[in-house]
Amino acid sequence: MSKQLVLMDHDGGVDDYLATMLLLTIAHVELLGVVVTPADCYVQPAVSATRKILDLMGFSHIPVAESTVRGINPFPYLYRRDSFVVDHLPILNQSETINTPLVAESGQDFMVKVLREASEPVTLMVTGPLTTVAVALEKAPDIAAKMQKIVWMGGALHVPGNVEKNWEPGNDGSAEWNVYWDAVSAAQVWNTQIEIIMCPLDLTNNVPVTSDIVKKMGRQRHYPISDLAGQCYALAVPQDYYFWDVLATAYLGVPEFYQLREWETEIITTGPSQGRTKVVPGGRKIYAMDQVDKEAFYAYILQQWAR
Ligand SMILES: [Ca+2]
Repeated sequence: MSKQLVLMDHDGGVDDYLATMLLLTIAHVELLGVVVTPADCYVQPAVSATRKILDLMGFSHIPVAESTVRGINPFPYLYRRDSFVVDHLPILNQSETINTPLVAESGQDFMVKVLREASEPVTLMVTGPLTTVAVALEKAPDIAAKMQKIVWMGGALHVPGNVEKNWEPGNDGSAEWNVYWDAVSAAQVWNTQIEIIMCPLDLTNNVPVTSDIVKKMGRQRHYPISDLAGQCYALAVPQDYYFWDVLATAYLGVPEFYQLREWETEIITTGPSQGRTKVVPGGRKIYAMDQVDKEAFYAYILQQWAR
């Protein structure tokens, strides 16, 4: 059986590195490259940390590309600065050199190139805003035919968003951050025919990063991956943290743990609901991950990272 071709597009949050670490453990996936979108991070440490993780996991042949797209509403700096922390973790700095290549072209151009050159349609695994995808599609509409589907962490359908009203005045609290960063680009992707499977807050709200699971990563005594995962999550434990990007990415490994549900939706791009993914009859059809076997998911990530 040939492997499932995947291109990852992440945006440099703690969760994004963990999602990348999970994706690399999925045996039936062939990862064609990693694009870093400059959203929930400062992009230089985010690109650097990504390349070091690929080195550490023995995938230093996989190219990394820095997207140069821009959003509308920047992520809070308190979230973004985690990229510096991860890039400085001792376990990622045992060598002075990085072997994983950083390609010369921008992330959006790299996305076009990888899709055009792929032998068959590619799954896009997107754990940040959809801006790089939208810009790549605008530059090269032909690549839509090479996207098998987009699996995306984003949106909030029937639950509140996670853009805090206090920090972002003028919004009504309905937006999820990956949409809110650039709702216009999300709406552009919504205007295509590409299959979208999203992992909304409706589902991730049910799958918290608990103290117990983080400690289990340590008790596995597997070095370096389980140890690195536990260190990353230890950073996040004091906050309300969920398996956002990791829950979305695990879908590629174990889709049988999930139930999907189809909704008709639209992306609100202006006004107080800017960044909302709204369910509306007659709207754009998408699939949302609706249910997950939570205990099986927890056991799966522990097993995958036990190396
Ligand atoms: Ca992310």
